Amino acid sequence: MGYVKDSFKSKADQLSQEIKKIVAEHGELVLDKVTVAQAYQGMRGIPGLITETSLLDSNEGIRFRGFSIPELRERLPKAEGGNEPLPEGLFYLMLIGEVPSAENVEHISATWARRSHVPNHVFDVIEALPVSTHPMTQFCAAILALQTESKFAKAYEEGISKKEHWSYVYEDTMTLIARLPRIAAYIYRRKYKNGEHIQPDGMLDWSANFAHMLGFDSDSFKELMRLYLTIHADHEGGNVSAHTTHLVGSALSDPYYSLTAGMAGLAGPLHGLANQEVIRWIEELQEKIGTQEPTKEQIADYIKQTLSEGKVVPGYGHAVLRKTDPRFTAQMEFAKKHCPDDATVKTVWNVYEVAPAILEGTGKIKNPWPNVDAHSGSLLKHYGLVEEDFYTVLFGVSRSLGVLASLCWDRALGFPLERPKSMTTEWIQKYIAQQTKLA
Ligand code: HAX
Repeated sequence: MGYVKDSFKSKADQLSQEIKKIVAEHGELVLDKVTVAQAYQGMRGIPGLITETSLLDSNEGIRFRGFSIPELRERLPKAEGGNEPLPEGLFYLMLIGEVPSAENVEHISATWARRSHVPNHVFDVIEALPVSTHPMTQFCAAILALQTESKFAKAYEEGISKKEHWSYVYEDTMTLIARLPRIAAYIYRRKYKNGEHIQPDGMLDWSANFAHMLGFDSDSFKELMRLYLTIHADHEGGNVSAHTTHLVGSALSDPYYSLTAGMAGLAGPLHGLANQEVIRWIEELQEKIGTQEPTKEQIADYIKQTLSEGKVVPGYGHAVLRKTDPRFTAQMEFAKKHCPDDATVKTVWNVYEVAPAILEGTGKIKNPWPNVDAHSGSLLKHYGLVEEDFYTVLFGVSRSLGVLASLCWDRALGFPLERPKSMTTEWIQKYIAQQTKLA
């Protein structure tokens, strides 16, 4: 076993003992009540999942193993000459629960570089789809095609003890993460660059190599990728991509099946696809007004028009957050340093100045503040990555880090099949009648 795998196993054994004790001694402790409204309205706020990798506070934003995004930007190891954290380090932190050293990060980087070869049949599956196919569909199909490589599925078929599940899920996780940048870059070059593919450079870190294969070799784009792939990685366990990966994995579907399902969820416009929608919405505004930098009054009118048409303002609102998303702020800081005069970036900042008051004024939107997706497209566009329907694939490559680290924990802790109770409206009506009679 590699030393990262060894460390993970010893941490997992320790936590497993603690969980056994918690369940034995406090298993009957009630965490919260569930209301009829929560059952009908997307289970908001019901505490019913355990995810070790990160925790979301509605006012403060995400913390990865206790560390906020500004803290991670400071404490995680960086590439030589770089200022942004390496996502390899975040993966180590989520998996092991400790801030990694530069050597730990180099070890993960080298492991992923070594495992990054994508078998040809995966490219054949991508090539079988029309070039016009949405990049997220191509991405999901490719991950599913890669399932032929699953060590977990093979071992399960041969018959392994439940105690060994985590080990094969860990191996699949490392191989799958290693291969995603190559798959994503292949889809990008196929769809937008006439199929002129760029071979990987095994000397580069995971993000820089991804940037290189996409065709963007500037140091500052590589820095953007390191930041981007770090901040999109995890957002606790209840969001659609994380929850779906966890749910499908609970049936002991292997990591390839589980991640494909999670990525299909990320492809929804209320979730990861919002990054594509944001830039489209801004470009439509720029086109309509005939300028790259509409005034705040023009932006306000456009927001009101979007609302009056019964559409959402993409990039604003959140199911849990109630303040500006620190992932938005991190991108804003990056933009202030690298591209403060970019017209679309400035428009994003102007939207930020006027949108919250208008959204709050509707009286129904619980969070009028921007989320992660409000900023990302303008940065990518600045560097020339203008094909917005590819943006969710970038998100997906990053999200794999969090959801797959969590999947390793799920199996190492022996979490069971997830199966919450559902009810019919008739059952609810009878229950209400019964309770009313009792009162
Ligand atoms: N624009 C217009 N209306 C909005 C809105 C927005 N940005 N955000 C919420 N609302 C509306 C909801 O549609 C809902 O309307 P109805 O009562 O008519 O159905 C009402 O306000 C209350 O919603 P809420 O409780 O504040 O928000 P939800 O938890 O239901 O939804 C969403 C959270 C993120 C889905 C929502 O804010 C939204 O649709 N935002 C725009 C899309 C977006 O940016 N999604 C990305 C979110 C972050 C993420 O997952 N990234 O991947």
